[in-house]
Amino acid sequence: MQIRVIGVPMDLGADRRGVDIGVSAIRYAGLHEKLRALGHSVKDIGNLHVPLPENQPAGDPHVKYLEPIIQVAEELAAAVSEALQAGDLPLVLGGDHSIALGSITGVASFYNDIGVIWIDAHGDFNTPETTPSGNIHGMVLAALAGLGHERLVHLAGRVPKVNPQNIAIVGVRDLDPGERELLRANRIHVFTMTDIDRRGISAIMEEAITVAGHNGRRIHLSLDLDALDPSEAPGVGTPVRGGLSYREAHLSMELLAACGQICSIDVVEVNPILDRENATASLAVGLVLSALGKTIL
Ligand code: 4U7
Ligand code: MN
Ligand code: MN
Ligand code: MN
Repeated sequence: MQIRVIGVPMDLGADRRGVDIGVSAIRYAGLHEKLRALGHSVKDIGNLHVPLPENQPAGDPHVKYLEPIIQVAEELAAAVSEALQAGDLPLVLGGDHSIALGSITGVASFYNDIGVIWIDAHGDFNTPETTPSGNIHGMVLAALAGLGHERLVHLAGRVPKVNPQNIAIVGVRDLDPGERELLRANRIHVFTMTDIDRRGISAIMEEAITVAGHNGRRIHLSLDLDALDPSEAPGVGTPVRGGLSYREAHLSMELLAACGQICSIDVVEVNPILDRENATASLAVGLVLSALGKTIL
């Protein structure tokens, strides 16, 4: 397979600084050579330009940095759909999770009907009305499902980008009160850590793949490294105890690879300032390899 790497050093969607350099940390952890060793060809288009918060007003405190985030999302959507048109698999490196707005908009402009598997400690399903922080990385999945700020929801192309019934969120253990209500009211398939503890990650991922991928539709994987337990992934801005183990995360990726329906991937929220010797970036690379076909035997 030809993998097209797209870097998005986005730091406007979250409060903790440092996720912008996650893009470099993931490259330095050996992404390209390891993908090539696995038999893929890799083309890296470099990083998109992302404005600095130092030079931008935050604007509306309920949706901070809305305009620059939209501007980057439009550029990223174009880069992702171009990759798909060329027959490549876009691998989008973040940056904070607000970049998924652009990547999934790009995928949705190429495929009519897509599924999304969102692996995260959080739901990212706030709106400007429910957000406790005003940070767009906590609102992006709701916007893609058609809920929230009009400018986010109506970004280039159809509304919603993803049918809410085709979304599976996996690994959740931290929801805000209004966000929880929205997830329930919209009947989003949320697989919490409790579900994983009770039923095992293998059964949960199989169900998530059915939710996102039934009728053979293509699946976009959005991987927030804070889904993993902070003991494995210390380098994230919003760590939450009680996350996925190393093997649960790898098995999730192995099952996604085996389903054969993954069309595009984001890897987000790696924060090297908070990391220990690039452990979280290295983990991210290992997980991408498993998602792209690496097996033990
Ligand atoms: B991430 C939060 F309040 N829910 O909205 C918010 F707890 O992309 C966190 O999953 C969002 O890392 C985390 O700000 C967004 C908060
Ligand atoms: Mn997230
Ligand atoms: Mn998260
Ligand atoms: Mn985070």
